[in-house]
Amino acid sequence: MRKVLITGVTGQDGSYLSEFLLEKGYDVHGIIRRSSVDFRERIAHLEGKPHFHLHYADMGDSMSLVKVVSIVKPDEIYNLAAQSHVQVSFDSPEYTADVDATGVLRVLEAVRACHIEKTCRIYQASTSELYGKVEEAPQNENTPFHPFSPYAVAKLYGFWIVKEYREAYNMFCCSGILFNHESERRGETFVTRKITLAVSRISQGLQDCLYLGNLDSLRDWGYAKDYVECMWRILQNDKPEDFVIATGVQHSVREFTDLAFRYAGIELEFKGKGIDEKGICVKGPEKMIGKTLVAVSKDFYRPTDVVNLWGDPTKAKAKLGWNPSKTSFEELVKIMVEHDIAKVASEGAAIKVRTNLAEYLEKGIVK
Ligand code: NAP
Ligand code: G4F
Repeated sequence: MRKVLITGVTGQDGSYLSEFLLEKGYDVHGIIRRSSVDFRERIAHLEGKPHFHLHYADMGDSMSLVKVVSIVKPDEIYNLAAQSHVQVSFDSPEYTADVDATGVLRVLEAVRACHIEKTCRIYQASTSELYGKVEEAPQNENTPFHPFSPYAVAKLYGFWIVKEYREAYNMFCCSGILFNHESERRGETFVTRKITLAVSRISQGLQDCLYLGNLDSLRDWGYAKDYVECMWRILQNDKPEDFVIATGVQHSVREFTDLAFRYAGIELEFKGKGIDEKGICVKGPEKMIGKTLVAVSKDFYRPTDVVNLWGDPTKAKAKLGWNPSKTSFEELVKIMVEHDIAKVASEGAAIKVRTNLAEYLEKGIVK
């Protein structure tokens, strides 16, 4: 039975990848870190399965990583753990660098320290944020990098150290340069999930208005479930190579918002520009007509923002046989809205009382 180690197993991608690899017959080991609350919602359904195991370690603690790697002796490692929020990286740049840059080095060195560098294949969760202030569109494997946030700069180190270890030590280690991928398990402060949750709350009378930052920002959004399959395909390739993983289709934050509201039976008209832009209800429940349901807040603007991500998945299609069109943008938005409408209907009021997260998001206290 092939053994796999996943860092970031509790995250959006880690949870889908675990399901995918268990289905493929792997013995799956994941790294979790100590928290004052046991909040492992995304993998709760996997805990207790005979081939799913969890180990305590931290990306900031080399000894803990060496220990887990020496116990598991994995055939494949998927390094997904990261401080993955771009805006938060402006608030905690040093921590982001430690986890997202030096953390990658720690994983590579743990593999060497355990003398499994000739047999263990390593996947590094790289990102389209490396293209940053983009120099061409769409972006492919040859597009120059121009990172535009502390997160992207840290991830750039991760990309290059993986390449260096591949060349210096002949290790099978690769980066997947993944464009934004979303799902009903996406963290609640990323823009797509923030929108689908707000749409669900607004349509059920639990929130008045959704405050967003740059509505013009363009992203190539795919479905996370489709993307984890590609991570696996990258490690099954004959030789270690880096790949762009994207849908090849681009939409703005405004378009995502507009469509999400439509799936909840509400039509918006956007009026005004920049900070003064508003999304006004023109069709939907009687009491909402004419109300501002979307507004712009400068609290959600970033010191530097990446505004034109659009990936070219030609290489992944040709060499990995991956299908980038499995889930369309429209299907993705629908999946997320339907999920969140049901979630809010069953627990929305309780969540509001318990955490006030909706209010925090609305007022910009949580970004
Ligand atoms: P996510 O939901 O934010 O998950 C991040 C994971 O990393 C969580 O399991 C988190 O654990 C773990 N983690 C954070 N700091 C850690 C530390 N110090 N030690 C151990 N574990 C730590 O992210 P995601 O969306 O699944 O993304 C997975 C990876 O792909 C990340 O590296 C991200 O940067 C990269 N990426 C994501 C996208 C995307 O669109 N989703 C695109 C390109 C690249 P806790 O649960 O304990 O916080
Ligand atoms: O959803 P976002 O926070 O994702 P972002 O910054 O693109 O980063 C995500 O994708 C990367 C891949 O390209 C990953 F590497 C990274 O780990 C993460 O998963 O923001 C998307 C866009 C940005 O331009 C942002 O300025 O949406 C814009 N935006 C507008 N209003 C907002 C908001 N973003 C957030 N989070 N919240 C807003 O209110």
